Amino acid sequence: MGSNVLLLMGPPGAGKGTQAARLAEAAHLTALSTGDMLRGHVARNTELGQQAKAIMEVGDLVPDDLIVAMVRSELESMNEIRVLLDGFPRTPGQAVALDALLAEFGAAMTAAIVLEVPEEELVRRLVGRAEQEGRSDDNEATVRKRMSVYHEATKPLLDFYDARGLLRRVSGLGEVADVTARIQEALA
Ligand code: B4P
Repeated sequence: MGSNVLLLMGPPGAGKGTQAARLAEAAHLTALSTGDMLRGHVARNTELGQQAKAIMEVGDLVPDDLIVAMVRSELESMNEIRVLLDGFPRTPGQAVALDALLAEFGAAMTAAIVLEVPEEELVRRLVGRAEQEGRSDDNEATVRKRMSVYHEATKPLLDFYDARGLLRRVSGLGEVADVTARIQEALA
């Protein structure tokens, strides 16, 4: 099938996790969510989990070197690099490291999708999820911090991928299935 690397970007609550599962299944890719991987480390109380827990609870970003090492070990275990990266890269340093990893593993990026959703809707979704799932970083203060971190650290990456002709902007509003269809259209 050949390598295929898709990035799924967007602010907290944009629907990255929701869409990653659907897109990965349809395109036969492995979805790698750095957020899910970190929550797994926290749940298993690993050394990385112990370092990440307090950082995630205040809505900050876990240091690049830890994240890159975690992603590297996943890529190393694959025979062929066919991945949907959900929530990675999130900083310019991570983007540079990803380029180096892909060069090392002989893989190329296909596209970077960004899900766009107005801030009031993001807050509404995350507060709703807090009520249902009780994720410790979905309280209002942390959500606000995660939004400001997104604007400062992650949003500049959109220009970086746009300049390479890789960025696809997709509205994340509406029914989940409609958002999936819009993403697939943007990739076709
Ligand atoms: P993530 O797990 O990536 O959390 P997130 O940005 O909030 O996205 P998430 O995937 O959970 O939300 P989604 O939009 O799917 O990161 C958590 C933390 O981990 C970060 O704050 C950071 O500390 C750390 N971290 C992760 N990656 C890192 C990295 N690379 N570098 C450093 N630190 C890192 O869904 C939100 C809600 O919306 C859900 O309840 C969903 O059901 C709902 N929803 C989805 N689509 C919808 C739709 N179309 N309509 C209505 N609701 C919808």
